[in-house]
Amino acid sequence: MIEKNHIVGKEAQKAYLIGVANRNTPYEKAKEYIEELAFLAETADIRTIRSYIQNLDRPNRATYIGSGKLIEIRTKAEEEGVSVLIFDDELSPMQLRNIEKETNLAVLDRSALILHIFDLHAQTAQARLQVELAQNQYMLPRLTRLWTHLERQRGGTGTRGGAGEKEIETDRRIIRDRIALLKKELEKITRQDEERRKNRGEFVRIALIGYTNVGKSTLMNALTKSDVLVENKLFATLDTTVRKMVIDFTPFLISDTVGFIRKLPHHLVECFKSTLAEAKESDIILHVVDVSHPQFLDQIKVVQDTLKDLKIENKREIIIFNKIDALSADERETLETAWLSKEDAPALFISALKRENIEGFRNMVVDTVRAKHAEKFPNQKLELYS
Ligand SMILES: Nc1nc2c(ncn2[C@@H]2O[C@H](COP(=O)(O)OP(=O)(O)OP(=O)(O)O)[C@@H](O)[C@H]2O)c(=O)[nH]1
Ligand SMILES: [Mg+2]
Repeated sequence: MIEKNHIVGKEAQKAYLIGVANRNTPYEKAKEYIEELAFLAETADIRTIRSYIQNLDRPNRATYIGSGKLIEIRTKAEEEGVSVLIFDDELSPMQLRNIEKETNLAVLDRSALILHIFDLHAQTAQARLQVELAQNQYMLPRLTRLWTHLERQRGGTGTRGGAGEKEIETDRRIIRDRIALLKKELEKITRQDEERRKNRGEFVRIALIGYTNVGKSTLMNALTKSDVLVENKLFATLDTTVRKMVIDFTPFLISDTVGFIRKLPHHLVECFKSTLAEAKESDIILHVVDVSHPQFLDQIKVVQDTLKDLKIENKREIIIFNKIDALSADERETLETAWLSKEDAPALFISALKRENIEGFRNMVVDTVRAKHAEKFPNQKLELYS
């Protein structure tokens, strides 16, 4: 529905990022969140010029931040040639409309930005359908000037410039029809996927799961020598890749899939359920963590909560602390001691990039698969695969 690069155009557009701090989200936290938002913007080729964090007990119902602040921002944006405002939260349709009206700027919220990145990165037919469905669902209650603004940016004729209620109603109908069609197409693909998974035979299945950009694809490559897209970008991987592997006569299937992030738009989670089906049906979850990230503990929690939301529960989970090459020897030791003494969950410390402890990782995988195999397929001997 929305063309690629509609936000970006030919040159990177300049943006301000906007967040709110309060008792639940102290200033330092809000700042970290804004940094992540800046990384998301960068991934979408949008240049962050500055960010605003306003102290507010709760976001303003009408305009998210105070309207005085909005006016200040509008003036500054004119001075600095900024054309986009990005809010670190999902705005209500009314807030979106009001902010647009007050500032005359393109307004994106966190969800719209993530949807845009998914749109830029979607490669397979399935991922495209899923993203388009999520975008349409997001758009439906928000059909306002924002979308006509984007329409103009992508080189539309401009005839819809002052879209009246009647045109918006027509657009709504078109979008509803499109949603129905996309759902039907996706169901077809989902059924085919299910069939394919059924015919996979009796293998233990491992899923690499984790926050976005932690190194899941790098690890998949280190293990399987496959060629999965690795990038220092958020959401580089949107499709699930499944590989069959045999290590030490031990066969298993391993999958790499889309990463998680805090406040993942719920439409997206819903639409990516079929992509995540592989993880849902897995026997073992390798939860990959980026220890070089200052908020890695928060990220672990986000991933665990998302797994719960997706009802991916009661799996054997092993935490893989990745990127240990980025820590000093001291930091590494402190982390290992602290984690291993506090948590009884099994964990392993590696560097997928520098191939540190990959041998240990492979051994752990083999042992875990063997134990699971004996439990799941008691009548099928692994030696068959020698
Ligand atoms: N220093 C360091 N960097 C790593 C390591 N593993 C991966 N990276 C880097 O981290 C970035 C992200 O790696 P990916 O493998 O694409 O991460 P991902 O988890 O698959 O990310 P998404 O698919 O976007 O969710 C890349 O720039 C990698 O080179 C590591 O062990 N050490
Ligand atoms: Mg990846």
